[in-house]
Amino acid sequence: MPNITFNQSKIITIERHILEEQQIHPEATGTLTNILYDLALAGKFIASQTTRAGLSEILGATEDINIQGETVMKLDQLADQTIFRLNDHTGRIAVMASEEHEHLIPIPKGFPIGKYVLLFDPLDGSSNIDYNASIGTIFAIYRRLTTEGPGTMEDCLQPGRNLVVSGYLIYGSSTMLVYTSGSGVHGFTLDPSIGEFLLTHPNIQIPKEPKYYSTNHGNEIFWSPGVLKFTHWLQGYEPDQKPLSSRYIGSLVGDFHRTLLSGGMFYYPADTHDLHKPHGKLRLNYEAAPLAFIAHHAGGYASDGHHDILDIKPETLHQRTALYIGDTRLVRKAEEFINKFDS
Ligand code: AFP
Repeated sequence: MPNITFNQSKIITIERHILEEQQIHPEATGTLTNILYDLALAGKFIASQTTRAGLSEILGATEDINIQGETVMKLDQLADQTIFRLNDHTGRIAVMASEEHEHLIPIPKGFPIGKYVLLFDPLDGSSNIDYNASIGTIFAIYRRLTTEGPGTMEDCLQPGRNLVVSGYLIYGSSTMLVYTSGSGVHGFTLDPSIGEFLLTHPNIQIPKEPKYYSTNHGNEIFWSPGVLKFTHWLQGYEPDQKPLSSRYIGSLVGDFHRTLLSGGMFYYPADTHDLHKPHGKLRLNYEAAPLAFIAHHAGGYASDGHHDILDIKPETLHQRTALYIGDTRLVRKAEEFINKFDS
């Protein structure tokens, strides 16, 4: 008979992990825990569809243009609908907002109104779908500020500092869910054979030694002198910094996930020439703030070049921002260059 040895490490499903985290908070009612369950379930569903994208008729652009002026892929709509329909009737959410919708998404009439607000980017990096590169879902959960009736715009326009939970799902060579509720950043990998997310990356901290920097060099012509000089600094043109290698997918979740696990930083600066992107391309509410919350709890930092992303109070639902995120020392250095050369 073969000698079978078992690895002594515990197998922890996402359900068990979330429940254990809930027990740390005696005041918890379980509502948040259930929202996380539903998001994990949405992730499984979206993952199952994305892996079939190359096979099925759902691949390809629809005729719709979303409010960001981008062509909407069918998978985006599917992901958007999945998250909405898993959360619209549960009595846990007061209002939702999605990167795919111009306006707030109210809870349909007849369903109970809850105390949390859910903002999400259902399928970020969707221009990569055709090329089989990593894409992802980003979510942000706040407590509502108003006390009764349907959730409002005020409930949605909160600074990232108020986040209760944020996380993302990455659909890559494996599917992962990474989230924080303020006590550590934890990563779970989907075992497709049993359909469970298992804890594979407990207490993620951004490695102290930065490995890569990540940015779209194709936009350099539109960058300010401070951003250009900072980029040269990262490339080792000054004696206090050894050159870093560069990696860029063009899918924020993929680029951020690599940064979180390998160390380094991602940045998408403000665009000085394109009047449509004076504040950068990325969305504060759906992309920058939730990832900034994760970076913060993993020992990192996120900035718009001047301020901590978590302190920015959004004025509109689809507000854009410049984003520098990852290793604290590198992001602070970016701020230093921008303040010195661009003011
Ligand atoms: P898509 O969802 O249109 O692919 O946009 C992805 C994204 O918002 C973000 O995920 C990337 O970091 C960024 O845009 C890439 O932008 P560039 O193509 O301009 O580098």
